[in-house]
Amino acid sequence: MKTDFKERLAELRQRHEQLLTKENIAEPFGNGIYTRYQNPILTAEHTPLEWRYDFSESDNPYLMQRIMMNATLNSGAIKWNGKYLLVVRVEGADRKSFFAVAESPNGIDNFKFWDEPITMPEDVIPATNVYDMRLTAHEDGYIYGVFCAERHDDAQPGDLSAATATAAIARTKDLVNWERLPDLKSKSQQRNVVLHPEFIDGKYAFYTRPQDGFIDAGSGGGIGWALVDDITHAEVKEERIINLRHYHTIMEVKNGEGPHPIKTPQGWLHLAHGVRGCASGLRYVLYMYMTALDDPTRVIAQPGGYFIVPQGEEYIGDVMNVVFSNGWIADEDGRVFIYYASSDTRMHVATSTIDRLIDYCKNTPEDGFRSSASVETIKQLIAKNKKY
Ligand code: M1P
Repeated sequence: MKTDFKERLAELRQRHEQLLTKENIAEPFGNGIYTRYQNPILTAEHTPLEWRYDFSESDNPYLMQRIMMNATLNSGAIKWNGKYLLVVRVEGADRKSFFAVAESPNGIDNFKFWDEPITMPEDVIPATNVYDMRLTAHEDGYIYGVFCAERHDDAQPGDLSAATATAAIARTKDLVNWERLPDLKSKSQQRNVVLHPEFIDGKYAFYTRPQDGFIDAGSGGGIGWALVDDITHAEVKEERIINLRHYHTIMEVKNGEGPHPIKTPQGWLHLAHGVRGCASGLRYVLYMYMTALDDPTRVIAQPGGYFIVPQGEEYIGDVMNVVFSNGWIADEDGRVFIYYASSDTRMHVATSTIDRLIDYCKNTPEDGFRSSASVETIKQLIAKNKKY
């Protein structure tokens, strides 16, 4: 038994090391817009063995997992001291999500979790669940993490599924020690709230996603924008929708800002998710848009349709037919690492460049909102191609 335990533990460690150090190969011949990679960059199996196993042979003679992990998903991203860091939403088997940092030397593979998950201080009313952190290195010198704090809706005591979504705010200078600020005050529930990296008219600026209920965006209209005087008592006083939803599009039911937009000489590049309903449930895809350099709320380009959709095994997981992104990294050399989760289960990366993404945004036809408009757009391209 003793030998078995030691042998099994050695094999466990060896398999884990193999998984963590596996090279991630680019998929050949993509769509010209971005490159996908063969392997997920993080799965529940990537979480440290120390989080899951009790290594004491006397206490755990069968070397069982004492704490199981369910998923690694919607991660914020930042380049930090030359490393590619994700603040990962890790979900345990108990359905509780928490945050943990994983770092990679190249942004594509060899992601390794830091020793311990983040200890996030609570707001006045503790949250039941926290998830989907957007990281913003703000020009005020702090790194902010804005995330969803979910609590039971005590106004509906008989309904155990009734919940509220609020934007929680925390800040740090080292990604280890976090100062929790009061949650964003807002008339409506909020999820997918993102802090813009620069002051606008001397104020903090938030991308918002007003919603009628915990799940339904309803009359929320789309991605909103609100200016806040004091980040330590943030309150949405005025909110206006800057990226609207439309009937019969990929974002008919809901949309939400992804990570904060990337500043380029030609404008701000935005990554967002759009949701539509279909017979198999809600379908979450990623889309892009661009706003003016001097006004991050003025849309100057909006490619029609989706940018990234689930592909192959990405369709399958806890919540099927979902891709979701709340993290990307624009590197100094113009490369962009787009981090996305598939089916609320695992993390992936796709790579592109600032130039390609600008080209994509500016030269992809807009959605004409009708089948006949789509046909006209295709015919224009066919006519152009006759010259070549
Ligand atoms: O399950 C898909 C996603 O659903 C929610 O996103 P939204 O608020 O736009 O509907 C979030 O809970 C997100 O975490 C999840 O990936």
